[in-house]
Amino acid sequence: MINKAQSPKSKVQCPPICLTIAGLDPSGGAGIIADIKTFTAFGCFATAAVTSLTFQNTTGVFGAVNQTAESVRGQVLPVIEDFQIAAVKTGMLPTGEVIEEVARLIQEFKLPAPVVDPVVRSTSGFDLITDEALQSLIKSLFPLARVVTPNIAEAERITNLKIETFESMQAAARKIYDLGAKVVLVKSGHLVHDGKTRDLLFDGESFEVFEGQFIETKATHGTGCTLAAGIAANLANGKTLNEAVQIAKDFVTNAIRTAPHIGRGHSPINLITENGK
Ligand code: PXL
Repeated sequence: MINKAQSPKSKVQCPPICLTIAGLDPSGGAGIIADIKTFTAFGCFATAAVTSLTFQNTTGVFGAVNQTAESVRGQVLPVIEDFQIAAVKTGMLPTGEVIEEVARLIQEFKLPAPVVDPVVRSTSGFDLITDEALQSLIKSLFPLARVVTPNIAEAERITNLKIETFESMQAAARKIYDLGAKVVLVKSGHLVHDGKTRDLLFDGESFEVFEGQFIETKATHGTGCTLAAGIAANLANGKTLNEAVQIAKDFVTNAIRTAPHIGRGHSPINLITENGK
């Protein structure tokens, strides 16, 4: 959606405005910093509300201070009262109270259906959300989502299924749909087929497969956040969901391929790009 002349004095066409509601990774690879870079790469204006201050670098997550429902609402309200938001992305929503507040805000202000990245655990094994929060996420936020984008580990925790094959990815997608998500994108990650990743989109009727080149690397920090933010930005730019998924996936693959390899652990990917290229 294009924001027509939000500022009457400005002759510049306003870019679509995207909002991320997610955690802060101060090392810049994941969370809102990755989202802001991704929105910007696709020509959108980035806004962000922080749900948790995490303490981390490329080697791991060492702790987190979570925000409250009140402080998340306090951040989001002035932004949505002033700007017309074209797309919303959610990432780390650490507690039930934060999730319920985000669901309330979306319904109360009729925000665009969010791209929900069901962040559960960091690559290094740090639990980013409580078990109770996961149940809130499923019950309160999945039904409001435009699309829910779990990776295999997240899909396993949501469904209690073991996912080792493409067929079990399909079963998990069906189960997440049955749990209330209207559309599910299960990302294949390391579950590779003929050297290709195969992400699976399910809308309750048919499966769509999105292929990408698998790149064997440790530089994967922030891939989930970037994919979800890329989908949101492309929806904001007027693409269909299928187009948005393919464009965002190609963007992530390219960002992995050209990763800067910084830090001693899982390097962030390359988000220094122009116009999503
Ligand atoms: O990639 C998952 C993720 C999302 N958001 C934040 C994170 C992480 C993983 O560490 O820290 C803030």
